[in-house]
Amino acid sequence: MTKDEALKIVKEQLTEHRYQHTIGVMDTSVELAERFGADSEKAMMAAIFHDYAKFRPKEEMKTIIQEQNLGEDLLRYGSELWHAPVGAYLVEKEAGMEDEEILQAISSHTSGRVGMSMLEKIIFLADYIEPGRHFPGVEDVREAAKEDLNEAVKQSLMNTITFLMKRNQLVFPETLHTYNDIVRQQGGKNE
Ligand code: DGI
Ligand code: FE
Ligand code: FE
Repeated sequence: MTKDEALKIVKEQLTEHRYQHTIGVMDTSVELAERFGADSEKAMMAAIFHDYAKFRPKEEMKTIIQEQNLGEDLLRYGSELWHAPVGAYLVEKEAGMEDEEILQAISSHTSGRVGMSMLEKIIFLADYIEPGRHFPGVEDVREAAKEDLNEAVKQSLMNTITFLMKRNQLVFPETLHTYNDIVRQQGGKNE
């Protein structure tokens, strides 16, 4: 599949705003892949498809999570989390994407995952820092991303977790586990 074919498929699934976000994630992912020595072709494809399922009806996503055993636990947390694993399933089924590394990066782009590959970290981070994002603290994460992939991923997880906590929202356990996993990889305290 070429870049243009992938973009055409995704454009039909998204609003113009979300499509522009996708272009931002794509450019940022390729930049990060070049910086940290990952496969930039895979980074490009994973970024293009990462929000493929963003606008699917909740009921459809719920059914897919149940029928495909994508983790019943997900249904007890915010529905914002669902489009990532459902996206990986639909990108394989509807767009014919078979590359497991790309599908995995789509699947973990919202919550992260314990044992993330470099590609997964790149997509997760690019989604957070692409130029269209204006979260509080994003500039510090952009700075960290210039040198240290783990540090930047950790900071974006920290920001998301505290953002959810301040709004009295549930934090998906895998997101916390991912944070702990990165701190361990950094040789953190209390081990
Ligand atoms: O799809 P995007 O908007 O580009 O970004 P995303 O896939 O990172 O989704 C962001 C949304 O996901 C945002 O509303 C916060 C939510 N989210 C991220 N991590 C968690 C979470 N929601 C819950 N409940 N728990 C999490 O750990
Ligand atoms: Fe997303
Ligand atoms: Fe996104």
